[in-house]
Amino acid sequence: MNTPAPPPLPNDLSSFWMPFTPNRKFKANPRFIVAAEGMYYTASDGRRIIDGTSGLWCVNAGHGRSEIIEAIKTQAAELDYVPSYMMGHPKSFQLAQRLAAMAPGDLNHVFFGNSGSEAVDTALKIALAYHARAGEPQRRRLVGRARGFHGAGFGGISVGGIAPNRTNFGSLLAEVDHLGHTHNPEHNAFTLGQPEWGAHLADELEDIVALHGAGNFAAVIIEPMAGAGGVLIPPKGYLEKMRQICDAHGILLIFDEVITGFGRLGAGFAAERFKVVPDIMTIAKGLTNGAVPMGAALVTSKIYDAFMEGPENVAELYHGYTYSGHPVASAAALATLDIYARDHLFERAAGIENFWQAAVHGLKGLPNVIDIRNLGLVAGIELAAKDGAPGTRGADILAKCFKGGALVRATGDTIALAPPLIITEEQIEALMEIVAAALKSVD
Ligand code: PXG
Repeated sequence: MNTPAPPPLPNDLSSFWMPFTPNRKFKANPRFIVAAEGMYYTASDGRRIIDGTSGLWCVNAGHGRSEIIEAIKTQAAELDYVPSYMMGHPKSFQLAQRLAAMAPGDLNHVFFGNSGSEAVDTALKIALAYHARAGEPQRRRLVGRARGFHGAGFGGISVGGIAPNRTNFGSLLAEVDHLGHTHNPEHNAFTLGQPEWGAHLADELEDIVALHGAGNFAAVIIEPMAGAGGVLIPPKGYLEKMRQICDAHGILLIFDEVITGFGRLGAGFAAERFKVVPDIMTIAKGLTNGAVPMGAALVTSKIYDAFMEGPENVAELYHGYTYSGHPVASAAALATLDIYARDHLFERAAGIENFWQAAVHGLKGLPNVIDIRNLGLVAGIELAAKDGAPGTRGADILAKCFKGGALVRATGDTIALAPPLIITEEQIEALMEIVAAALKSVD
């Protein structure tokens, strides 16, 4: 194969303010990736790095898929940009139709943005506006969850439950409550898949509702499986119960499927795997295989129809983005959905789940490992925090794994793994060997 020469590395790193990164530490000892194909990245020193995190939970079909690249090239040459404001192009409508057909229940209408954060903002705004439209404008309270992550926008951090993401950013949205998270190591440490214990934790919603009055709640937003907050697996029956309580009180249920969508849990969406259908679902990441930014909120026909009333010359929702339904992103997403379907990647993820589970739980007993959690093609390996220095063990493991030839994610002291759905059994074993070596070498 004729590989092009890697691009020269920049000699001044100071201008780029990197997101969610200790900038000074990184820039003192940077790690550069210069190419990617299939399951592997290429580091700037030429080393092959196995991708244990699908980039950042998004490259579900693996890197460098030629069909996606071609779709992007062709679309950019044919129609680079047209607004979705008062104007249309075929692919955004085709994509919305495809997503509506894929999504469970009657999640039949799609509002496009450019990221998970925008998808979340869109979902929260639609939930609030829906109740106003439906004659209940007092339903303004939103409920999130401790350790929940819903992106970096003001809406998302308000309902999110990760303290450092909320600190120093002002008063955030008013009228927000938080459920407790579902993680309980005493009952559930080293559980294979979904824990038996913990469905009753959904009952906390009843307490919150009782406190403020059921008629004042607009929506509950949760990740069916919490990702960035440390890979927290929903206990059996928990999501079902959450659905029942929301229904009993006329509260919309929003599933943030930015991570769990597109095969991550061995089904198109977590909603399918758990057979619990939300009223609104947010997606991003795997929608375009990470190749072009795109996010969306899917809503039920009941919600959409509530807006399709009143004067026809007035926009039904005063919301949107310059790049909503962008032609290049739409083309990339259509090509991505074709790959998922043609290569049966969601079924593939389901098929390899047991092997993955056994391999990950094989790390039990290694130094500092206090819990291992898994579901679909996701795993969280939790380490005991270092005395007085939480997060440093996680960061050390990430650095060691990169040296050893694997990209992993560290959220605090939990190592998150979520490889592309194309990973083979041999590659799973190789990934675990690198993680095991890192665990053994970090004190
Ligand atoms: N919702 C969920 C559930 C997410 O995981 C977002 C919304 C926001 O998406 P955008 O595209 O705006 O970044 C996310 C993003 C991590 C990590 O440490 C996870 C995300 C982002 C950054 C880090 O696991 N997920």
